[in-house]
Amino acid sequence: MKGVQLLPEQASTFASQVDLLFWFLVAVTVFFTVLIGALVVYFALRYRRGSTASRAGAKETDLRLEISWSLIPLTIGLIVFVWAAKLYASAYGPPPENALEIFVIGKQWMWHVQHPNGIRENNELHIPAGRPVKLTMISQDVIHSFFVPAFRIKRDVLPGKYNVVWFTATKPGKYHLFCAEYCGTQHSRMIGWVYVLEPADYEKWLASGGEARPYATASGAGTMAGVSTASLKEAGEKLYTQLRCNACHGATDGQRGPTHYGLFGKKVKMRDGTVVTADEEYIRESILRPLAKVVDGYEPIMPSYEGLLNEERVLQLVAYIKSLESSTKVAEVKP
Ligand code: HEC
Ligand SMILES: [Cu+2]
Repeated sequence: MKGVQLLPEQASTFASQVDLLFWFLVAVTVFFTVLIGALVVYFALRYRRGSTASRAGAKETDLRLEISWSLIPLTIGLIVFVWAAKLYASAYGPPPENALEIFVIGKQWMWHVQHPNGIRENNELHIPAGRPVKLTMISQDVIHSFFVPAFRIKRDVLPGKYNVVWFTATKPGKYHLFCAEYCGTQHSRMIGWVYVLEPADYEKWLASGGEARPYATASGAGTMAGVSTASLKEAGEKLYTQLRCNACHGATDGQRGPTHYGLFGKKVKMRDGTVVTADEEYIRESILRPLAKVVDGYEPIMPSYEGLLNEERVLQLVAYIKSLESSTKVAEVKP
């Protein structure tokens, strides 16, 4: 397909599936457009006023005809619905367990990327080929949209809520990243590159702390945000102590507050009887708006950190709390 390129390159496992559905829709549309158009022209000519074509046996209506022009489109419509819904559910549903987790913050007007090991990038995202990648995304200001045409994924990036998207890149290379939601005057500049690396190159890139550049950026579009020495969760741990979260949250459920060890993924009972699964979104909300959901058995004494922490810091705290497994707790609690 050199010369005229109808669709963007296919570089993720979703790409060929999305394109197949797209071409099916095109084929159905073209088929019926041509069929109906040709019949309209044919009948208009054949039975035009004054033509001698026989009109004998003409009918007002025909039940078989009516049933088929109802059932055939209905069937095709349902096929498209089921097919597209399945595809959508796989792309926007829960990512595979082994997915590599990366955090993305959208802000006017750049993409900021945080890798769990502490590497940070601006307007660039380095990932390995062949491994599912889960992006947890949030906006620091207005609505943005994370769009990588070659992967056939697009997901809104909202203020105040984590949105998740995942994909498996298949082909090493350099792919466009766009913001696909008008977000202010510099919206069209909110672009970047996704670098898909061979797993070995990716390991090298990680080991170099993000300094290795297997693909040189000719445009210089990407600027490194600088490599922090601390991983996301180490930064979170520091912040946790600085903000004195541990004054109320200890290694075990305490007088003042519940423990965070083993919290992630747990079902937590609230004062009003509802049960919430402690995911990233819940932890974020608990930090910024502690009164929104108050844990059963505790007084609502936790201060709100809304306005005090930017999304990057909230992510660090979330990463730290996520890392506190209950096994650590058992090890820490002295008999
Ligand atoms: C003054 C005491 C206090 C401080 C300081 C405090 N918390 Fe809390 N926190 C609580 C209490 C009490 C609860 C349970 C009641 C509720 O949900 O508001 C809680 C609940 C939570 C929850 C939900 C826990 C669960 O088991 O579902 C999270 C997450 C959390 N806090 C994080 C933090 C973080 C992060 C900090 C520091 C930035 C912090 N807290 C500082 C008292 C505190
Ligand atoms: Cu934007």
